[in-house]
Amino acid sequence: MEKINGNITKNTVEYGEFKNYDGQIVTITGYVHRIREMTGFSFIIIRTTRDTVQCVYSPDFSDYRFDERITEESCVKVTGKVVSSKDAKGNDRYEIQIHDIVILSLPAEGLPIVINKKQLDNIQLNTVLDLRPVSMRNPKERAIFKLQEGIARGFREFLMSQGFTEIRSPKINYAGAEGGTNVFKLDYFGKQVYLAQSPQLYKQAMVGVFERVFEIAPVFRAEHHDTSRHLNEYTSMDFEMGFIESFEDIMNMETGALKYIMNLLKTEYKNEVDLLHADIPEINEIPVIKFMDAKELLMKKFKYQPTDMKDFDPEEEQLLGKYAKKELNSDFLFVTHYPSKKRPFYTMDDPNDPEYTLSFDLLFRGLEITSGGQRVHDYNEQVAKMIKCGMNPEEFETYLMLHKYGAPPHGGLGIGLERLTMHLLGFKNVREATMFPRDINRVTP
Ligand code: AMO
Repeated sequence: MEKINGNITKNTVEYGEFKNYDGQIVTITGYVHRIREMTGFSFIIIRTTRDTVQCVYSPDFSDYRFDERITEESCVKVTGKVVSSKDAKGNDRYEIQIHDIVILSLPAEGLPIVINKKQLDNIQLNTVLDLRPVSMRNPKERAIFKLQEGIARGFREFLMSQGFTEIRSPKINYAGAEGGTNVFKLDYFGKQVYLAQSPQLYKQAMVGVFERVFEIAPVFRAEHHDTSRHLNEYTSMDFEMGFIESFEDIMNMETGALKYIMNLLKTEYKNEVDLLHADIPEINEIPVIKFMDAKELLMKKFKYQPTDMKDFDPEEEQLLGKYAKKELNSDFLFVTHYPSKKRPFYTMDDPNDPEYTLSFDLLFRGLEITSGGQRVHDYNEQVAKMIKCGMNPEEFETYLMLHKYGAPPHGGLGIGLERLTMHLLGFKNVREATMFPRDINRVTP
């Protein structure tokens, strides 16, 4: 009987490995990204997992003769000799002199858009999004999401190094966690349930079990407005930690995670950083300002007349971002002590001034990318706060088990992955940093 043993053998060469094969015959697989005919020879650019590889076809190199059925986007297996070349882009400046091309498959039709230029030129974002399965074949588009992988990976690796346990909470929930009206209702066998607005209720429950937990998962917000920074489904990078001394422990953990992530991007995602001209921030320390001090600064320094003294509007966030960059030399700014009225029921009020909370947002280049803070851990206090917020504690019986049966002082945060990616890459619209965005006008592809 045939048996599978899990020993993975590789007969092809991958991204970054060409330097080990100088002068040798190798095989690569990939898409024909571009064919450029020159006099007496042709460049056949092959798109592989993470890079494009310049291959050169010439009758001088072998007996192989180019098969004219091969078009762009054909899947092929190319065998040839690795030679160093100053002109070869990417793949460590090596090219392949073609000895053979095996056709693995041929496309049924030509592509609806040109994807083999440096970037997708003059194509409307909506078209790019409609055609995501092919528009992302463009190396620059693809790099956005490879880089995004690096952010999530950095978050995961850093937290694991700090003793956090990765959890998976349900996305079909018995109650909305964040309050407000932006919750998707769902008919669940005749019962009304909700799509998870965040893993809040579950990550707190798991503090009572693992002490430190994190989750990277989709969350759903029924935002009714069409803005450049709101999605109806986004990826939330959450963590929650117990036995904290103050909510500064959470901000410290986030700062550590961000430092780790940026360093990972600069090293292991250099290809993508270069391709996208990503402006990776240097993080040393992140300045902290209290909410009311920030409001005062906006009014005094920027002569801005706020319309809402309980929250910031996008323009205020932008002004604070400018201030942080110019005067504090930081791409990031923590704003703390948000008004109690604007924070959810689980947020701990500041014992010194209960109108405000032990909470924070993190602004990155003038955009909120994180909310977090310390939570109420005392049972009676939490029940009282829920009632004050107009909630029925009986509906949150399982959530309150944490508090009822003993909870340590704890807190956590949620980072919007797409928003962080968006500002890292200087995009104007969060959809550019979302693989398959869901917004008020879009549920496809
Ligand atoms: P909050 O609701 O502020 O907090 O969300 C946390 C972060 O998620 C991102 N975000 C969004 N990104 C894209 N589209 C949206 N519609 C959207 N809404 C929010 C932002 C925001 O800072 N449970 C708390 C977190 C916590 O306290 O642990 C929460 O979800 O980057």
